[in-house]
Amino acid sequence: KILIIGACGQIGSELTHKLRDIYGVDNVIASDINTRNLELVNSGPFVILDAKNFNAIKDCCINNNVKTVYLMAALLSATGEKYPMEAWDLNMNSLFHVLNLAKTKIIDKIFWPSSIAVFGPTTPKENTEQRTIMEPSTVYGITKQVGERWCQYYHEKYGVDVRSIRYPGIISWKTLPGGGTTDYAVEIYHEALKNKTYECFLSEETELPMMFMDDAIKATVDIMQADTDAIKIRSSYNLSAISFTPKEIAASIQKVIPEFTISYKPDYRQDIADSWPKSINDTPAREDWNWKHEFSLQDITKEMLTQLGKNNG
Ligand code: VAH
Repeated sequence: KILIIGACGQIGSELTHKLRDIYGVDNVIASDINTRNLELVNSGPFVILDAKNFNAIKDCCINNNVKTVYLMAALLSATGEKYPMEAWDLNMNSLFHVLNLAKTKIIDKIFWPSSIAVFGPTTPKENTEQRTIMEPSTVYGITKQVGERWCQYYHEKYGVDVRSIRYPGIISWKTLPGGGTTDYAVEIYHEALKNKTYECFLSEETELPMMFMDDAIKATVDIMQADTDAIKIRSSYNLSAISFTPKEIAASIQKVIPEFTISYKPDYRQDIADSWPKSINDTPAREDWNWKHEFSLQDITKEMLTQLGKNNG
C-alpha cells in the first residue's frame, strides 16, 4: 500500500487523488497532522499522523502493509523564515524517519520533494544547471539541500530507493498553498475573480520558475514509475516548465479580464525570491525518465480562471 504524509497540503491533496485513480482508493492511505482539508479527509482512507513521530509512522506502515511513502509534509520558505527551528525539525526529522524505515526494509520506496529553493544568491540564475553552486539563504532551502545529501547517502550506503524532484513554484486551484513565496501566483487568480485587482508581494520583474499542478503531479508519478536504473540522480532532479514575472502573469489575466489591475508592494518574501533562479535546466530529467511539461502560462490562466470561476458559481 501507499502512504502519503502531508496529504492535506497543496501538492499532497492532488497527489492523493491521482494515486488513488491509478492504484485504487483503498490502496492509498492519506495522512496529515490535522483534518484541515475535509474534502481530502472524506475521500478515502485517512489517518491523523505526526510526520515528526517515528513510531507513529512505523506503526502505520506495519499495520497497513505500506511499502511506498510520499513525504509531502514540510514548512515552506516564507513560514520557515518565521519559524526556523520548527522548519528544521519537521523538514529534517520527517525525512530521517522515512529513510530509516526504508533502511530497515519496513518500506521499499520513498518520494521526497526538494525545491528550487536549494539554489541561493550565488547560483547562476539563468537556465540553472542540475549540478551548480548551491548556497541556499533560506532555512527551507537549507533543509532541502541537506535533505538531498541524506537521500543520496541512504541510497549509496543502504540501497534505499528514494526519488526526488526539485519542484518550482506550483500553481493549482483545488487546494490553497500555505507559506510559500510563490503563492502570489495562486492568490492573484483568486483576487482577479473576487476583486479584479491584486496587490502583489513581489516586484513586477521578479522572474521565477513555475509549473501547473497537473505537470507537477505527472512528474511525481513518472519518476516513481520509472525503472530504478533510469534514476541516475539520487539527490534530486531539476524540473522545469515555464518562468514568468508578476507583470507577465497579470498580462495573461488581463487578456481574459481586461479590467484586472495589479499593484506591487514587496515584503520580506522579495529577498527569498531574489535568492532563487529565474529559470531551470532540467535536461537530466528529460533524458533519464522522459519528463516534459504541457501547460503554458496561457493554459494555466485559462484553467485557473475557468475552475475558480466555477467554484465561485
Ligand atoms: C515556496 N512553493 O514558495 C514553495 C516552493 C519553489 C517554491 O518551494 O516555498
